[in-house]
Amino acid sequence: AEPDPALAVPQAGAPSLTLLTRVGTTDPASLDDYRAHGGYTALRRAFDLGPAGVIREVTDAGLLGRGGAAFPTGRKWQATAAQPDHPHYLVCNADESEPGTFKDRVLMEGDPYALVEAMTVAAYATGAHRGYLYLRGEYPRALARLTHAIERARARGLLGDDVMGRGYAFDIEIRRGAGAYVCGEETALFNSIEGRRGEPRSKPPFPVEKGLFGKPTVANNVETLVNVLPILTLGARAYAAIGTPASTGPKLFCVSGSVARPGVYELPFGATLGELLTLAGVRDHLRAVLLGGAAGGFVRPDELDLPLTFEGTREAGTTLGSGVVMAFDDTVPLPRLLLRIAEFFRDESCGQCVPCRVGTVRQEEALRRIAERTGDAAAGDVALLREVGRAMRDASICGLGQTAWNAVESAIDRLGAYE
Ligand code: L3W
Ligand code: SF4
Repeated sequence: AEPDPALAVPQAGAPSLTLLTRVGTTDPASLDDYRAHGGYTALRRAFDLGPAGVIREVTDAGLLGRGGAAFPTGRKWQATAAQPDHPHYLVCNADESEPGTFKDRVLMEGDPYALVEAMTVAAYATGAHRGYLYLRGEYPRALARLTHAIERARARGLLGDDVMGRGYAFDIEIRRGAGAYVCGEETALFNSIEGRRGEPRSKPPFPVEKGLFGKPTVANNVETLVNVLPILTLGARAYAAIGTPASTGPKLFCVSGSVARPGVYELPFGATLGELLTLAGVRDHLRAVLLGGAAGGFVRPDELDLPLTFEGTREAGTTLGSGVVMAFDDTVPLPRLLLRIAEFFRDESCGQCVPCRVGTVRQEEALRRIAERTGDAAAGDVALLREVGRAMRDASICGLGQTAWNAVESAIDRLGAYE
């Protein structure tokens, strides 16, 4: 296959790949090429194990959600499978919109059949016969490749009324987002699919009980689903040996900013931030690293021995989020950067609840005053930011409002911004 230059993933010096093996090496249009490189062995094993056996493997593997919240996937699947209400739905959240996140795009463009196969496994395990792939609207190449992959899989009996001749029916419909960050929040995403305004619902009830069309629904991120394939082909035990006991398996990291080789890197959980940045060619005069994107937090250059695990970042008072690593050298004006983040949240707030609707505006105003005063905070600005930030975190309905102050808070407390 012609390697796609847009998918050239810098991996110099990286250990062997699990999630990205086919990306850039196989033809994303060819089902035959996919099968020649291990495709559809996981689904075959899934049919042999049966739904409960698949859920057991995913649970034993310790797979945690890769969209940012790290919820145990096996628990989510088990909870949905057990619901007496039918139909069950599977939703793949491919509305990748966190600033600095582009790993799901690389997977979907470079290995589209993997997502189709993984969705089929997830649906089979949880008793769903219909899957929705909610794709970020700004991903036209992923749309074309996934559409083609779904059509080819259907033509070969890998989707449809009798998948692989095993008597199980499943099909996938792609729905495109229209540019709203909040539609990546799972319940806003359901509303969007249902033709309503993309506004989050209050949780509980969780989607496993009442999700899409009010029915039991599994919603998983693209990378989470793709991890199910190596869990089934390697076996739960071998998969769980990758990474650390609490953060098992491989992880994709999206490295951007002040580095020589930005891109998607696959590393086992437990590698340090410094190791990752060395692979990406970090430049001199590093000032800060933003982990987890706009919803995440900054760490200092003296914290590069931070282990990239869910537990390690949590213990250090920060977050891994969906795997964003943005490096900033000392040429980047921090007050301007924080203002840009605040503008993003003010733009993207759906306006449904007061703390977020008003708080994101007040936060932006304060940060603009500071930035326009050439970066100095006046007495009262930081106190106001803290007060507004606390209200957003404690009282917002969804993750957008709850995390809108994370980056600013960490810049003040960890980086000493405005001191
Ligand atoms: C059953 C329970 N299910 C929770 C499910 C819930 C959801 C998942 C996580 O995302 C993160 C934030 C940022 N029974 C359950 C249950 N669940 N309790 O578990 O739930 P939750 O509420 O912890 O988080 P969330 O709202 O799904 C918040 C990240 O998302 N974020 C942005 C991410 C952007 C991307 C991207 O662009 N690709 O991922 C912004 O906040 O890291 O931690 O499925 O239903 N008792
Ligand atoms: Fe909408 Fe913000 Fe409230 Fe979420 S927190 S529901 S984005 S207003």
